Amino acid sequence: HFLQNVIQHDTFKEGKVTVNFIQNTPALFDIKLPQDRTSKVVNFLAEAIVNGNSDVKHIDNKKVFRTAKVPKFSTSEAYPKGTKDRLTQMGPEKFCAWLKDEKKIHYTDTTMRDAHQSLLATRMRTFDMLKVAESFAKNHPNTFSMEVWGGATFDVCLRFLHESPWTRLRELRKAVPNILFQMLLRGSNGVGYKAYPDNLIEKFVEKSWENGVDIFRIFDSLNWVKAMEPSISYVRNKTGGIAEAALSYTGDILDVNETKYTLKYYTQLAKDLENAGAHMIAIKDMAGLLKPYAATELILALQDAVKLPIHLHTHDTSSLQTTTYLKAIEAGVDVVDVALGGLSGLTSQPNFNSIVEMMKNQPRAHEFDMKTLNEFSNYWEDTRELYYPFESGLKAGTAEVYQHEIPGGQYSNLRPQAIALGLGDRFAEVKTMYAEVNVLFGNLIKVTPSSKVVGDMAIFMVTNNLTTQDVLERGKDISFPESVISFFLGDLGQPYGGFPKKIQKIILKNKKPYTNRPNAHLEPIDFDVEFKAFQKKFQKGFTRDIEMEDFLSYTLYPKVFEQAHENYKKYGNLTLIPSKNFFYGMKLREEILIELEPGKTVIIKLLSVGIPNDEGVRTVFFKVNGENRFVDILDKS
Ligand code: 3PY
Ligand code: ZN
Repeated sequence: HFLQNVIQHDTFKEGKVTVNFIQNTPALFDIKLPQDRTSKVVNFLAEAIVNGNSDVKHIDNKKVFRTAKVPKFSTSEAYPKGTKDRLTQMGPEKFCAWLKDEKKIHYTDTTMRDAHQSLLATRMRTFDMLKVAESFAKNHPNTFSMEVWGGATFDVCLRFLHESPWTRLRELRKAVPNILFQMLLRGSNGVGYKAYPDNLIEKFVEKSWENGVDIFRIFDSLNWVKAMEPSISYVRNKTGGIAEAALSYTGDILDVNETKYTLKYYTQLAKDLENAGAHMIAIKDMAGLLKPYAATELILALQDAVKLPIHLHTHDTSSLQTTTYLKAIEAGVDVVDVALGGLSGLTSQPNFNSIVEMMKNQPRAHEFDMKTLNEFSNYWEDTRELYYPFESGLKAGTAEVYQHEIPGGQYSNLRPQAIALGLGDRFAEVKTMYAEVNVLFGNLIKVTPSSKVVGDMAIFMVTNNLTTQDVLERGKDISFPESVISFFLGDLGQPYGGFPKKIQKIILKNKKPYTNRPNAHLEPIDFDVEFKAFQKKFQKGFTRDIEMEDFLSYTLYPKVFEQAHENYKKYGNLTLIPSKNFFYGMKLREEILIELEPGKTVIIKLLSVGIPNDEGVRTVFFKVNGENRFVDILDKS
């Protein structure tokens, strides 16, 4: 290893070695023996035992976890055919024509994406998904699709869970080869919070399809068709998947005072998306504002306006959205988004299990075996307990959502965010301010990332005790949050009806806004050159080949990727560790079994944790497959 260090040192490679090279280069003695997978896992556990998981802010030592039971299935039996097989056989156009003709109502299960994004701060780990994935695919192959990827999951996977989102997708795909997979794509913002070069989004779409995504739900945070067009065309031209373009719903079409987001606005938008090449239309009701009677009007009008199947998405923040689904189903909507009971309701989607029951014996019923469907709900209810530090604390539905219009995923995050900023008892003010900022900014479509701009401004104003009037009168002397300035420059695109000029001037001061697509300002990525440089930089210390998918993660989230990469080198594949131990370490004498690969398991028992020595280091003793092992960990407390 010493020789390796010499040979790989730049001075040596450049032939500039002098007699003092060894003496002056202490890094040559920095010898790190390669570690096997078991040692890496043991090191991670030792660290979690001594210092905890830095993502877990409070631990309830009395918490008792129930074992989540996986509903029965046969590993040896073939997968029953599902919608994925149908898409492969028919191609997107014929598939959508088939769907449009279907009398039965179809269901998308959002449990593995939006449900936990909206209830548990997106923290659901691949480990818990993979445990039930094959069983679900074999028990409920008549599910229309499963939303498993995109939105905030990409970032959170890398940043907090130390997982590769690509590996998650691939593993899930292997376990579920028969049901369509769906992702949420923020149009030109990909799975991030800002615009990216077009050719990056193109490559991202291509790779997402190759790794397992079938339906791309494409939206723009301002409903700007121009920003969705490129993604729609990438799906059409680079994949065999379905381009589902979304109209993000806000306001209330039945309100006689509504002059901006009217029924006509939405039907025109749907026509524009159909003309842009969409295979399906989604109504993305991210805040859960689509009321039942409005759903009837909207679905009927959209069916008149476009020929495409219509897919309805909502969040049950008001607790009213099952009724909205009932009306939408009566009006002829083709697919609705639901979450398995244990992860449904409130800021998540309506309850899959209960809606199937509601439709029983009705003309549009779609039969599911309720015994096992309920077992899946129970699996998630029990598994959810493991994620208790990430619960938002919201307890009941709220009709206030019609005033503040905060999207479900953002609403459940905003309270913990307010608490972290010392505004815990001012959450009511934050909500009211959110609504005021929306008016000040010209009544926007609010969904990631435009919703973040409104949220950032609301928190900024409450923190600094600013009123709308203060901003209008004294704004030229105030430095506004970065996201707000960037929004008024045009970095998220152009809002419907344009920016309100007065506030734009106050916020931008002397900066000049632009009106074309933000992506048009960005240099395309030179994949040949940049991917090679990336491989060179990151391949060392990595136990598998660095791939284009890793490069895409890096390009979307450079710092987060670097950190995740360091973590991977140190601890290996963390998705193997059960969630209880990933988040809370191990209890004394606890014994766990970890499957490193099919057929290769390791049994780890925690024997003792030593008291800190003079340097604060504790020795953690384990029995690993019957042999004693110890790891020294610096206690950071
Ligand atoms: C996301 O962009 O992550 C969303 O879920 C928006 O609703
Ligand atoms: Zn959603």
